[in-house]
Amino acid sequence: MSDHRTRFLQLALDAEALRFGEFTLKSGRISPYFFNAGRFDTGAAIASLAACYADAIDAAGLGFDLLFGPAYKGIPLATALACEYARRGRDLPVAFNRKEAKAHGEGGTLIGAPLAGRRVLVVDDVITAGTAIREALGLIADAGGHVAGIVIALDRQERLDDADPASAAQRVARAQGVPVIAIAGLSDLLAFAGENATLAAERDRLLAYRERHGSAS
Ligand code: OMP
Repeated sequence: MSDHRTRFLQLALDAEALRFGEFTLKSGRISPYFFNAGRFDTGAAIASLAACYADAIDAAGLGFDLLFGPAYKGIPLATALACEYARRGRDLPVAFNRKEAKAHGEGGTLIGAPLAGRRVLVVDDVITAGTAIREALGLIADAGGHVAGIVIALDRQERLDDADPASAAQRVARAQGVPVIAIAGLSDLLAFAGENATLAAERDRLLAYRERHGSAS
């Protein structure tokens, strides 16, 4: 498993952003694990997370020239990632949206660098139903930006229903015609759990869950 995947999963465990137990998902499914990016809640944790995003993006070899963070969770993620790229010598423009349009002041829903003519990389935490991402893609297109790709932290790699074996991330990629990059997926979490004796019981539950709800790849 590549280094950024292991680093990210260890970081997520340490920050308790990745927890094991019994969780009811938005879909109604009962999951043996839950990923909550909001738990990366210190400067050091967010900076380390941003480095994992940057490594995953660089490994994918994607071309882009602006970072966009959808409200709310994407905002600190895109900002931290822009800081990480600046640290690496690449000063990228960054933008995000607000959820309610402002009628006064600068107005509108977009904040930050102009999107027109830019190849935009959307930075978010997870894709479940893909609702938040689809909304962001509409905003970017309206502002004249071209979506180059989407990067998320964890791909749960679940099919949404039995009629289509594709995961939510794969569906978004297919519908939008853009790559969806994840730092790690459920398959990486399984491999990681296989190398950690303390996660042996969790691994069995994760395997059973993947058997029942996993996507085609
Ligand atoms: P979208 O539906 O794609 O906007 O995904 C965001 C939702 O995923 C939020 O409502 C979260 O509660 C939820 N979520 C996670 O954040 N982490 C998980 O591991 C699983 C879920 C989920 O409910 O599926």
